[in-house]
Amino acid sequence: MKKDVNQKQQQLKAFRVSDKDQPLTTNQGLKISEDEHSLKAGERGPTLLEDFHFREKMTHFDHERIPERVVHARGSAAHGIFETYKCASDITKAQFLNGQGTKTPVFVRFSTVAGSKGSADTVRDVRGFATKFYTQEGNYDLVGNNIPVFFIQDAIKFPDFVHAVKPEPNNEIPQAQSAHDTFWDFIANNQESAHMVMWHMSDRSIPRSYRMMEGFGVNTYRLVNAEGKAHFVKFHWKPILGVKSLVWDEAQIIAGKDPDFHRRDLWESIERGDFPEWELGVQLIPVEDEFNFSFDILDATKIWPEEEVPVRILGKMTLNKNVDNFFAETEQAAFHVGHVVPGIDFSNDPLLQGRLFSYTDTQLIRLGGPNFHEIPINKPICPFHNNQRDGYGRQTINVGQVSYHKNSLANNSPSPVSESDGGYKHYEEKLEGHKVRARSDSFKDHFSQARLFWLSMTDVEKKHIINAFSFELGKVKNKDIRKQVVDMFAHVSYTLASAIADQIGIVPPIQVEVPHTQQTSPAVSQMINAVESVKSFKVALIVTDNSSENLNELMATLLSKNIVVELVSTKQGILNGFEIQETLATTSSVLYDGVYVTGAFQHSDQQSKALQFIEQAYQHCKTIGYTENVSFLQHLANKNGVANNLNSFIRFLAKHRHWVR
Ligand code: HDD
Repeated sequence: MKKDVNQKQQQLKAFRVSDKDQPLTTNQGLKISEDEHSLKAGERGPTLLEDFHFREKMTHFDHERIPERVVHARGSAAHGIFETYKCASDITKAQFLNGQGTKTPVFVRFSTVAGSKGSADTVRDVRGFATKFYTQEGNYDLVGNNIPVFFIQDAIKFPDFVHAVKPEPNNEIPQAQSAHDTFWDFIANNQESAHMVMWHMSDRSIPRSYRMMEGFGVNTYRLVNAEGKAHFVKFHWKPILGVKSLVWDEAQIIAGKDPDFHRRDLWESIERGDFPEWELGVQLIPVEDEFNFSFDILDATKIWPEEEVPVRILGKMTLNKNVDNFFAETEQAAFHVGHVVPGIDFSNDPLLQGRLFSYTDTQLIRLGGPNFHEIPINKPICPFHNNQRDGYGRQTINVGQVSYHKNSLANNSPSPVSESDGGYKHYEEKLEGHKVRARSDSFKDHFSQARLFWLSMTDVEKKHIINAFSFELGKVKNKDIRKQVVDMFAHVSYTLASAIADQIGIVPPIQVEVPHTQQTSPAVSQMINAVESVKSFKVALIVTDNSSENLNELMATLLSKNIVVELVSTKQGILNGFEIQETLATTSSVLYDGVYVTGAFQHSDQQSKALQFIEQAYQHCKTIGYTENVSFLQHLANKNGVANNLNSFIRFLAKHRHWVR
């Protein structure tokens, strides 16, 4: 096989079927002569049991749905490739991370956590970031989120946490939101969540695009090299476009205007060849340094500050192909933290340990049995052989008489292989201890890193966090819960807690002793680390019947910067020789990163609609540009992020938001 052939795509080819120009048949291949009328006893008579065509069609339809994922139900995925920059054999023997330029096919699914399959994309929520690497040594799944820590420390609390955040069980309200009593009741009573809640209340929870968010493995894993030397590791995905977010008012409006906003953004960027990219990085701690930190490195509510433990970049992932069929690929994809390859191992992180059970278990109900690994999207590209047999939907036809180990009838095959021949060997960690239901004291500091996060934020980020808390707690009906949460966050920052209290009508918290730390980690601030670039930002180019600029030139300039342009006017059709894609009614300013106006309107009602559109963009701190003679925008002249020519517009657009307005 040629080196550059994507082996997963080759494999999937065998399963793809096009129905185009084919005769209609039953599932048995029988050609159908008629598909609009059931078989009846007389034209006005009852349908006959004999109608096998009707029965087959209806039965299949009746069974079309499978259970949605219990969490992360709403998601979207794409295929791609991961390529190493340099050989990482010094830290791991995983072959897909060894060698320079080693390419591995991947499938990545992004998701929200709380909402149902049909919920909106732009809700305030954590985003899932799950990657399946189809390696030559078996599938490796890195099942992460866009936030580096988690709500709980021990997996046994996961069902409780999920019950609290999901819609309340009596009335199934609210959908895809944490702004309700049970979520915040859980938080107040499970204070290990403090650090995660700080991230959740930050702009990280309302990403501008899946392409513009980081990914984190969250849990602590272990990398082992060929000599058996081990490091604890945390995985990171760093987006080439930088981390960017929506603003909350905008996110809520988008949920109505385009609930598929993130899904569409991912799909369209891949279709136009603007492939999303991330670099994979690792933070490494030699096993012998396990206890040399002020936090427990097995605690999933803690980051390893990047200033203390730098991220080493290993390679780049590019998503370059959309799925052919959402159900077959995205919906049936089954990720599992236990899908590892030699060179990648686990730690005793109690959250990870529980995850190791849950993922396969959930696929059994969701995908209907133990053969989900045979579904094309889940199938490894390397051969797999064992003595597992049968079960619902079994595809493989295992030949031969033997399905047990050990045997002599088949020469004792399939047989285990040694570590040196690629056999997976668990890291031999020495363990001893009492069998206890307990948590280590080293897991009991819940506030230091929550405070570190707060102290690392810029003033604008702090303001957004206060606003998010105030919104969420403002939706909580029970005043005692509001108070408990305010008191809880006084342990993080008195300024934060009292600002929230003031907004939600709660008496200010009692000043408590906060962790002494003044430590910050600038790496956690998305504003400090902002990447200024206009690449793949979307601009609404408002065209009027007397647009004064040369639209050809204007479009060419914007497109040359990889800006996505949509022409918007008062009606569709051809205007000034251009096809108008959207009207001020069919689209909305919230769907763009910037607005550029090319002329004035003849009618005042048209002008006022345009003004509404532009002023909404202005309120959301977006870049506005206009041709100099557009008099109805003169009141915005010289305002921050408002440009009266194209060059300044592009320059301002690179900043994404203009917070001081
Ligand atoms: Fe989980 C799905 C990420 C903790 C149990 N999880 C799921 C998905 C992502 C994560 C991205 C969606 C995968 C997909 O696209 O199909 N989960 C995380 C992260 C966690 C985490 C980063 C914290 C470090 N999860 C976690 C715990 C448990 C689970 C503690 C249970 C013990 N997660 C599941 C699950 C899901 C799942 C029930 C639902 C659907 C699925 O697995 O396939 O098994």
